[in-house]
Amino acid sequence: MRVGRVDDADAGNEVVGGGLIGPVATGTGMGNWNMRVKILQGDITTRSVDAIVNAANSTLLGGGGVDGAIHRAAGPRLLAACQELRATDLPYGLAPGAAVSTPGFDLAARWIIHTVGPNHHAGQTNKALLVSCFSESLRIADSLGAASVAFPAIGGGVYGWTGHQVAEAARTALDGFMASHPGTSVELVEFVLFHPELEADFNASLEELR
Ligand code: AR6
Repeated sequence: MRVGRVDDADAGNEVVGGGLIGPVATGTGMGNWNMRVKILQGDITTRSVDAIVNAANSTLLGGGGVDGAIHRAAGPRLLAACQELRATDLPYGLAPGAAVSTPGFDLAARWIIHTVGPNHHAGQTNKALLVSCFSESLRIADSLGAASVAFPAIGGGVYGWTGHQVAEAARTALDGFMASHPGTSVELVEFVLFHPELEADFNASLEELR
């Protein structure tokens, strides 16, 4: 696994702590050793990756934060697709920790993987559900054959988890995913952080994988 921090995402320069790091032989002997992890600052809706992950709510019918930004950027066909999911497979909505995919519509990304973080503010404090958001999204990315997937800081906004908690959940999920999906199609995982202060948390947690 390679962990990088990218100041200019499209320049492809990976910088950690002021230094450039190349491929790093890491892991426990299991998992996809070629998977790269990047930590970026910016707007996830602009990422040219195969799949972006949406921090949705259980209704799947849109909201604020990154969910609202994704719906605006993907266009009205996204809401129609979500309404179709609600009318068919998900009549009761999507449970916290679960994930489901739709096309990306007007986005550069081919797919959107929607997941629902536990609402810490509302008393949903089970960290395993937050880990599950990342794990299930990775599992769906793999089942779609996606090579690249971008995550926001799921649960780190309106739902009230700290940056450290979100980053640790992401790390736990990545660890488990690499061990359980050694031949995965997923080669690149990006964490696209809207707020620069989250970068330190993600750098610290993901560095531990090296
Ligand atoms: N790109 C990347 N990250 C973003 C963007 C963006 N365009 N916009 C916001 N963020 P939140 P949650 C960051 O609240 O905590 C919605 O209303 C944001 O700064 O979007 O899981 C849903 O419908 C924060 O760091 O998601 C739900 O009701 C992170 O994304 C509820 O919010 C997550 O913040 C879900 O709350």
